[in-house]
Amino acid sequence: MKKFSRLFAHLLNMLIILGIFLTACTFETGSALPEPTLPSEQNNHKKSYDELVVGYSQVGAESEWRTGNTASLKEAAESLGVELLFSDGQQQQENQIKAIRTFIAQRVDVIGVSPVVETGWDSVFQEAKDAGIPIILVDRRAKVSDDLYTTYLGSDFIEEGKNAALVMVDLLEGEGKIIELVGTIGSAPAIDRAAGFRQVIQAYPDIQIIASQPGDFTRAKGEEAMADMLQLFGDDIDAVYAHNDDMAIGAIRAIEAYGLRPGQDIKIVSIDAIRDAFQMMIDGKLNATVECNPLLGPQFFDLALKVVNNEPVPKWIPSEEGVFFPEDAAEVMPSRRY
Ligand code: GYE
Repeated sequence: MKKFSRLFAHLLNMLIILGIFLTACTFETGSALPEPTLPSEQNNHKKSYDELVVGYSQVGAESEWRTGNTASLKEAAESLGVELLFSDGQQQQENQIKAIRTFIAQRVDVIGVSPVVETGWDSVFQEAKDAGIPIILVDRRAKVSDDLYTTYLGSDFIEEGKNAALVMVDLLEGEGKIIELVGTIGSAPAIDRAAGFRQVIQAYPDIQIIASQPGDFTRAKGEEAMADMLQLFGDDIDAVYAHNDDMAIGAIRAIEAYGLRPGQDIKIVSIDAIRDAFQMMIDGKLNATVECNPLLGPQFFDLALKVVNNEPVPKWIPSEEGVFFPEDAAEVMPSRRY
């Protein structure tokens, strides 16, 4: 009986040892699975472009500038290997808000937004912040508190308005009546390009803006608005200041249809510096275009990666821009990429 119980104890020991061994083996195989990472370790892992998932909410496809901007973003994503979820807001804020909410639900790493208008973004940006997803503003600013976005990449629209005005003052030799074709109402570029322009011309009492007409940054609406203005003011109009080239090109059509010579009878200054504007300058129909750079793709993804990897970035990365005139148009045009 004693012998039997010793044998039993021995057997039990063997079983325990075997159990320990098997458990150890299980741990061994278990280590082939990804090791659980602590949150602190996760933060230390630097992502690379091919691990980056970016949601981008674009304004729409209203202008040549925008087409160039979208192409730049898509090409850069493709060549860097970034996964880009792209949404076209068709110039409607509600579409953009919906897209941002979808990106939050998809748990993207970072969201890029070009806000169609300046206001009304607080709650959706707060939702992104609560989900831990950084927002990068691209091209257009939003009027939100600083903690609701990480950085802004885009132009100084006030400066563009001032540059357009300086050229206009020169063209009008300090005297004349101007029609202003305004971009999308409530958008950062329309607000700032109007303000910058006025800051300069207010020093010239003989220069007046006799009407400001919305043209939504499109050729069709620019043409329509200018046709209306010609009906109202006719030969009294000395100049057109258009917030973008597309509206200026629309205005050129309207002026020709009315029987006046754009660029001569009516001076025209606009903003963007798209290829078609260079052609208009070569044809003598546009007097100057102020550059606004849409080729923001590579810079945007560079920023996005830095933001996701917790590297410091400035609050605003302004673009460098110039002004172009008809005398340089033929030489410069071949090198324009939008
Ligand atoms: O000037 C205009 C476009 O936000 C800077 O939007 C951009 C403006 C650009 O539709 O052509």
